[in-house]
Amino acid sequence: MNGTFIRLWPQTASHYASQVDTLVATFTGIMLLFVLPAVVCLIVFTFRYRQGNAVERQQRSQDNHLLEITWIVLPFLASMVLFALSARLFFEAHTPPADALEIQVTGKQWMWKFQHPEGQRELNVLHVPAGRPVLLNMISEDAIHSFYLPALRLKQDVLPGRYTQLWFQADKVGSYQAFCAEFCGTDHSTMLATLEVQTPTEHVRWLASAGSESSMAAQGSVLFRQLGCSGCHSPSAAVRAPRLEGLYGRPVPLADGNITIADDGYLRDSILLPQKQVAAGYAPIMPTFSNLIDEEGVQRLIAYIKSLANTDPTDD
Ligand code: HEC
Ligand SMILES: [Cu+2]
Repeated sequence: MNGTFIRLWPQTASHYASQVDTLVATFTGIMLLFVLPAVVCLIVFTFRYRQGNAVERQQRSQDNHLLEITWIVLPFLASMVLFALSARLFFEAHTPPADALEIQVTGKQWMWKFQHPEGQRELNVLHVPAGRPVLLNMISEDAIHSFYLPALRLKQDVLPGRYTQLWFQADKVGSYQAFCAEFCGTDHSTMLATLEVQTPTEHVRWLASAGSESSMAAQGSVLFRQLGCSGCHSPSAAVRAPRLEGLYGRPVPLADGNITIADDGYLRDSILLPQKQVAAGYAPIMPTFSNLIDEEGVQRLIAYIKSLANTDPTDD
């Protein structure tokens, strides 16, 4: 879309984006406030005090405390205003609302893959509803990528081996270009995606038409059996392994005496690098699954384990 058209100013698809623009305008305004008088004086004095001009050059005033205090205090206050405005936006960008719609993103040379909680999967196109907070949980299958949405004024590195997050609430329906903003190899420049912001009703219709028989959690539970996880992690297993019901979001005591929280990153490491953090009281016998599943499979397994968060291991 708009492949040949270069915009002077990116589209604006969210309230956050307009706030970023306001910040940039304020910053530019404050800069001009200081730079313009200096430039004007520079030009005026260049002519006024030219060699050969008959002007008074002797009685320069040496100290003017009021003037000095003014030019220390005013820029300080101005920079504090900028600091407050940008810190507020920074915190907003880093605190996703709890009710955000979570979508899994995998960056891979050279494409973007998306998985919706209801199980729909997309390649290089992401459909989201307008007016609803969306949280992207992102990871890379290979090099470092960066998911860049100019219309939302947001950019976040997408790393191998670690989840990073980005959240937004698009307000304006439309198609917006997304880029990879971190040079990641030969076809980096073609690593593009389209963000399709739809009305909530359109989005519901799209979800239904995008064809998914089962949710991510249900797909994860199939994997859980296919990969043999259930062979160890079920009450009937002959092996002693921790139950995964009620695990997500809880503190986990580790064999090395530390306590960690069972978040997405911990679950991912437990599956791909089981020796990294061993749960206290268990033998480190869990094999790695790093050569059996890709990051998308891990995301489905995590969705399944998350869906067990409010169940009780003693239920059955
Ligand atoms: C050979 C038996 C075995 C298999 C197969 C196995 N696990 Fe494990 N798993 C364990 C044991 C034992 C532990 C506890 C020791 C540790 O943390 O490594 C564990 C720990 C975990 C933990 C951390 C639990 C906690 O309470 O901290 C998670 C999550 C997990 N496994 C998920 C899986 C998934 C998903 C699969 C399938 C892809 C799987 N496991 C396959 C034996 C197994
Ligand atoms: Cu890339």
